[in-house]
Amino acid sequence: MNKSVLQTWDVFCKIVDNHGDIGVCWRLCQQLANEHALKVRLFIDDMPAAAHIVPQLNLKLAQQDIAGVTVCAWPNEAIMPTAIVLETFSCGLPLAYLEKMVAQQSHWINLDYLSAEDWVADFHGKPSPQAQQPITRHFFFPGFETDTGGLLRERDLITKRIAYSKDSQAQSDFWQNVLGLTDLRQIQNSLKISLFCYPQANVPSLLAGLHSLDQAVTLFFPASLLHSAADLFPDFARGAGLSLRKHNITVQPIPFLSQAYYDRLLWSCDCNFVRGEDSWVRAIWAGQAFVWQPYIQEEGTHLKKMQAFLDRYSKQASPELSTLLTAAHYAWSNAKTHDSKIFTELMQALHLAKEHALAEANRLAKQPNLLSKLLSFNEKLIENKV
Ligand code: TRH
Repeated sequence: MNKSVLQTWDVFCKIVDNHGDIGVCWRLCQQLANEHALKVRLFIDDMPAAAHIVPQLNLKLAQQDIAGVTVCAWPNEAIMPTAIVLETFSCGLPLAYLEKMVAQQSHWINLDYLSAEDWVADFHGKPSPQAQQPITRHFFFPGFETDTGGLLRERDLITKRIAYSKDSQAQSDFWQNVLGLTDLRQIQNSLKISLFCYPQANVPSLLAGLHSLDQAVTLFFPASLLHSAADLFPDFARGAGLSLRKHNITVQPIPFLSQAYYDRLLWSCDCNFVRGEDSWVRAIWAGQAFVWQPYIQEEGTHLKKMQAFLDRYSKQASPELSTLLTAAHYAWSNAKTHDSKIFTELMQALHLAKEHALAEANRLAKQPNLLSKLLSFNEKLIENKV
């Protein structure tokens, strides 16, 4: 295949629910286009849902160029595939399209979900010959170790985060101009927590744990499709503006932010509650303390995923911190427990959790990022070396 043919990629994204599928695809496509100067077509099955993450989308257009990426509605007519096709999260490919891939021998990679489980390294990069068609699909698994596909990270992400942490003007701009908050003193003097979770999260225990602190707390609650502030904080009184208050806690509802501004929120808070896949990875890169709520799966599979992550993440932590982080994660994911003490203890040990988070972010950032691994995997595929 000539080189120019290899400069174009088709990426397929089906939005199952929530924002994670499109969140990952949008990040990845922008990186392909802007960091590697590749031509990228991103096919999306649900444009209105995608617009939460890509607000520039014009829902009336079937194809449009945004941020260097050609965004297209899921194809229902014959289109010619590119030489490299990236299916994401086993979303499937349109049959007519697949038949053309077979005819022109396109390379087919499926980007899977992130997991810290041991089996990932065994499955990463493996071929899956198709029974119905003479074509091979290859599995690409993100992960935390060097023998996996790595983690999504833009080239300049860590540099940007460090610059932001030293730039008090940029921080004030974020609070005032992006979030529209005027009382900077109140924010600066309080423990700042961001909250992005599923409805099953143990919010009552967290709130009880925070009430026991001898400190003002501001909880930033980004609007999501899943629940409203009134559901989560039923016995809070109205405070200034849109805020809600109870004892030492102020809940500050904030709009759903752009991905770039959401990063700033994670960088700015002392502790981030995150979920699913993409916000989890962004919390890792933020280098701040965090608690992750995995996407809920049948038969407690998500808890196995959580344990696998905690085992890896806590390897370099002291036994005390490791126990604390593990207990806080389990308490957060299980609303049936009434363990508020663990959240009080976590907040009291935040300096240690942050120190550890930063060390882990630095350690992981030394590994090649997911996209550079994907590109070298693809090169090997083309040279028949996989
Ligand atoms: O929305 P999610 O729950 O997505 C989930 C998971 O990815 C899960 O693994 C998958 O199976 C399921 O979708 C279908 O959580 P996640 O992965 O963190 O995605 C949220 C995205 O939204 C992420 O890209 C960050 C972004 N975001 C913003 O851009 N602004 C915001 O204000 C917030 C809160 C999130």
